[in-house]
Amino acid sequence: MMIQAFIFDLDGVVVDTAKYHYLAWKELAGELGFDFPEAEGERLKGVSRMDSLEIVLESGRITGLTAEEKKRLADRKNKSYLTYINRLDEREILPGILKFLKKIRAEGYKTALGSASKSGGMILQKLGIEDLFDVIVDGLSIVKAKPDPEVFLAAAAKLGADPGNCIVIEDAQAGVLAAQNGGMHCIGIGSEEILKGADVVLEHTGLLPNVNYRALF
Ligand code: B16
Ligand code: MG
Repeated sequence: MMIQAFIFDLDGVVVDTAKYHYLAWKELAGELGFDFPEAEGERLKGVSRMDSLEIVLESGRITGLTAEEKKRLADRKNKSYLTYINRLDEREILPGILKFLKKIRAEGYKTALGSASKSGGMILQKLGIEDLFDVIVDGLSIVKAKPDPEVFLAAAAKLGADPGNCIVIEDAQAGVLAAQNGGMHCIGIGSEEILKGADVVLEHTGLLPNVNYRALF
């Protein structure tokens, strides 16, 4: 394959926003009168806001809410999430990411963000790295959540790259599946067990700059 572009997931790849998503959902669960255990937080990764709410409600055995009530709860969670996000700065960029972005751009590859988060673009701004991405596709511009490949296909189209020549970097099962469904290659970040289907799995982002991806793909 001829690599044209790298498409980055946000949460868990560029920055660990999962901890703030989890805290905000836990707060909401507390307000609703139940505990949302940390182990369940894994299920929220890469999943859209409304799908995350369903997971949280299921965990608290809460049923029978109207669409309007659910929307209100999701808004409440997001408000609290944004108070955490407001304090983000470049110190929270995950290890190796800046170096890797600069390296692949210097080598002439295109870069894109492909995130489910509606705050994706804003978070890159907060981290001061939006200039390192040629294209930003986040939850504001897509309809279908991962594992649907829409977010990654939109990024490839905006870059003018062939999906088969794109490498997606993902930490969530839903995201690896989305890359596969889009006919793209995938580097998984995290555990091999969870990220079955990725072409290669790295334990953490700090290993990215040392990968010989041209030999791999
Ligand atoms: P928001 P990613 C995902 O980000 C998160 O992993 C997931 O936990 C979250 O629910 C989703 O974004 C939507 O976020 O509520 O900000 O729109 O991994 O796709 O970058
Ligand atoms: Mg992620």
